Amino acid sequence: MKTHTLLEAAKPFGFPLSIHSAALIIIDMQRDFVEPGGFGESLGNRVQPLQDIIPTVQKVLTCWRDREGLVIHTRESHLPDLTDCPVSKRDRGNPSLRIGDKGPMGRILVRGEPGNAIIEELSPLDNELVIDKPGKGAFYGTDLHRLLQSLGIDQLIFMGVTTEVCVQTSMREANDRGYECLLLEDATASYFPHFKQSTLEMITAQGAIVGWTSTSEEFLKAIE
Ligand code: C5J
Repeated sequence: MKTHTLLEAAKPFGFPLSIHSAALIIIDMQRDFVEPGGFGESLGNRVQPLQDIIPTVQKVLTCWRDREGLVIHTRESHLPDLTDCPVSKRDRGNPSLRIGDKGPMGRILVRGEPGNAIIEELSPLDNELVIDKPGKGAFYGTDLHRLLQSLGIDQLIFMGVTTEVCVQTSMREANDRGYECLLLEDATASYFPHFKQSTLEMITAQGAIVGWTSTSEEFLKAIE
């Protein structure tokens, strides 16, 4: 039988955490989005809000590793020949750099390039899963659902960037597949802080229509 720890302070109501059937999923903490001098910054974004969450993400990750919980990292990335990148994605808008072009840290969003690596502070361990995803959502074009099912996981704890794009899309995909999702509010960030705030509200509205949110402190209390 599953044992639950009720994370009482979660919004919009208590989250029944079951540590042994939960995985921690860290979305797209890759150099090109997070580091100064990367792709994100070259598009005119301020990366400081993304930098600010690194210590919190690190703290939760360390604690989850100590509990021997399952850790999943994702990267938004494409094959070098871009056969998994729709033309509509590559050609949208009028950016100075497009996916596959040479950017400040190698080819933009291409697997194996320096900018596509997870930031050093959060480097995956050998026993952790790394999912390369061609879309915004972690389930589109990946084996993630099959993997989670084979491991008996039905709850996902989300951290990472950006809140309203890849984090929210992945949460919605997970919700539709039957996973209970919790987003750690201070372990996610956007280049646009008001988009982050709106996303947190959207997720928990209408009785947790997408999932729950909580602070990392409350989450750490629950798993300690
Ligand atoms: C974006 C992401 N914003 N990881 N990717 O293009 O949110």
